Amino acid sequence: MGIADTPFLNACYRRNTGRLPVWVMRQAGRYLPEYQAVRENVSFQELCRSPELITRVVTQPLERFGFDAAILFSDILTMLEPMGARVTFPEGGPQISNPVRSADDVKAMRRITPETDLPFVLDGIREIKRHLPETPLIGFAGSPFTLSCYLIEGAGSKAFNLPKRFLFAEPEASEALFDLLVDCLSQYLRAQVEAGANAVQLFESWGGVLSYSAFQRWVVDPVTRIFESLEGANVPRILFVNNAAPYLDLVREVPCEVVGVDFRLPLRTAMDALPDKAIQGNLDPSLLFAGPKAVRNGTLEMLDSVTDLDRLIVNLGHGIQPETPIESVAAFVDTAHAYRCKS
Ligand code: 1CP
Repeated sequence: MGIADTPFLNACYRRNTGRLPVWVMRQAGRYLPEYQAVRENVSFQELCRSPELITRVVTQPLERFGFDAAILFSDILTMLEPMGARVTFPEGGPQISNPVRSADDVKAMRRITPETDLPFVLDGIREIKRHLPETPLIGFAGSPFTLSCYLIEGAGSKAFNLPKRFLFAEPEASEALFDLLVDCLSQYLRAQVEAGANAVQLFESWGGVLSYSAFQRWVVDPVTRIFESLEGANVPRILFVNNAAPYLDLVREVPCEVVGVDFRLPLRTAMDALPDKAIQGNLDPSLLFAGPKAVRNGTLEMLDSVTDLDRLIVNLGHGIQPETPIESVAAFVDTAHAYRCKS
């Protein structure tokens, strides 16, 4: 079976007749004891800079659960460092010590050259592909809006009031910032594909704080420019939107093959609203805390709710949480695989 004929890539192109592909967002990470063992000896940033360790933690969840796709191990904020952001990853979540608060701060930011600025990411991809030539590998980045949230706020937040104020009060500086992010993200994702990524995903983690019209301007328009730049790259483009419900008709116009949706939305609603896209999602990650039986029932209920299985990529509706029971993850994967297992 060539890589193009895997359940994951077939599902991306809405033509999967084989078993249902499954992977989970944040599948390499703190819920796995073998990941924690690696992290005992190195910081998160050291880990992200070592192609050999990247490959090890990417492989861990595949070996344990038999996921149908691998995802690069890095962070959405990694690309911001060579642009000039000083990023740290303390326990409570990432911090940026020099946040963007003015037009001058935007002007001070640099355009990146991926091969020289982020060689460890691209070497990591090449190393993963050497070890896992048969497994589809997903490259990724943060969307311009989600990255701007961290750049302007300087940390995570619930409402992201500072970034929203900046967009409304400083439209010209904001346009300049987004133009730069679109340019860097287009280069970065293109370089990931050239290094061997078989699909790319943009994480729109925080776009759900925006009004409908702001979502068009600060999410759909810039993401469209990035994805258009990848036309001809011959890989499926995935857009994950957290809190997607209000914006489904806007998302339908984005030039991508796959839309990942959060757990709030009935999967059926996403399938109906986005008939031309493959759909990725969307079990509530918190359900995994209720144990394997609850996971099995929840997964069956989700799968029974839709008919278009040829364009479904089974996933959680947001990243898996630290402390998630391992047996629940296995139950999730096994239930989806057994649901339609013809090969
Ligand atoms: O202590 C540790 O080991 C660091 C924890 C950690 C990990 C494992 C962070 C800090 N990032 C990551 C890896 C990571 N981040 C991956 C690769 C792992 C995988 O998928 O297998 C990916 C795809 C991300 C993407 C990411 N980082 C997103 C988008 C996904 C989402 O959940 O919406 C976001 C928002 C971030 C920021 C970030 N980095 C780290 C944390 C804890 C966070 C979230 C903090 C916050 O809520 O603001």
